[in-house]
Amino acid sequence: MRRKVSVIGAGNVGATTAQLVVQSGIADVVLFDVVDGMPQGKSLDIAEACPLWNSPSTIIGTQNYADTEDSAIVVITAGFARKPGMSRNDLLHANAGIIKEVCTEIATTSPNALVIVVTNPMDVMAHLAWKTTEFSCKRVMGMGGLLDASRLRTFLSLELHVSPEDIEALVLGGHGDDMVPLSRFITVKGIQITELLPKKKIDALIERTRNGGAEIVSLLKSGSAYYAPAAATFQMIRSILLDEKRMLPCAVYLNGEYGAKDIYMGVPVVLGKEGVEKIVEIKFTKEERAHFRKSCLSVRKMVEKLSI
Ligand code: TXD
Repeated sequence: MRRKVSVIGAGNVGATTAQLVVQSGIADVVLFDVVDGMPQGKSLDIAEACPLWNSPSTIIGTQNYADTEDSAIVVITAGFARKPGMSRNDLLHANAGIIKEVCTEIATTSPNALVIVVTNPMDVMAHLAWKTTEFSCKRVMGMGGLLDASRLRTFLSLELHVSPEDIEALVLGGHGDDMVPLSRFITVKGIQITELLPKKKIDALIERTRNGGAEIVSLLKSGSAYYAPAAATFQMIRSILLDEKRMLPCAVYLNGEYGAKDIYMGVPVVLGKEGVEKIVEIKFTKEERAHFRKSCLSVRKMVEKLSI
């Protein structure tokens, strides 16, 4: 039997994630939004593509949490997106109210679900989702580092004229301006990037990654990125539903790992049917540790502002 994935927030990221799940045929989807008719319209449109995709999946749109009952996975994309000039952190208070409301509902309608938080500022929203649902921290995670790493791999691919498939990169820390891209772990088919590009160039591509979200926000003028964010979210959903045990950078609850306590941060984890099945720890250099700590501090400040 196909399992149910509920996507809360049928905006750009939510609807595109729903599309990817339905197109893959690995689950049925419930698309929820507070806007009347909109999730129903988008769902009908996606459903009408299923014959062309040869997909057996079903999708419905709703304003009613009862329809999301007993979801295997709930993806939260509800909330406001950035406008030009805004940082992810500017969304803190507006989105916190929405996350609390959504999580209170899903905790009762889908008590066994795994939760993937996408809404920004994502690390803090994931923390809030964990606190509000009172689920095990293995079942509540955030999407961020996977997208940042995909952006970096794209820029490297364009620079090197090599398929992005053969490029590996790791971006850890908070999904904000202090994200921690680790140049030491950039490889092209196992070859260290320093063999292929000068340091100055690598640093410039890392800087572009750091501003990757803002670059798209300023081009779009209204709204923020959604195709790559949805693709990253879908990769997490797939790894869980198919128990693929992919090792992916995700925001997870740290309780001593990486020297951080009681905070959601992006680190490499193994994602399978149980959710976060393993947190993979790597030894940081002195410089990386300092950078990671700085990133923890910015997330911590926001967590404290919300008193969670
Ligand atoms: O890497 C990442 N984590 C991110 C995060 C990458 C891209 C986007 N990121 C954040 O996701 C972004 O900053 C936003 O906070 C969310 C959603 O972005 P999206 O681009 O999808 O925003 P939209 O298109 O404005 O959609 C948000 C929808 C919209 O349809 C609202 O009506 C709905 O959320 N919404 C709600 N749904 C359910 N319940 C409530 N309370 C609610 N409030 C608004």
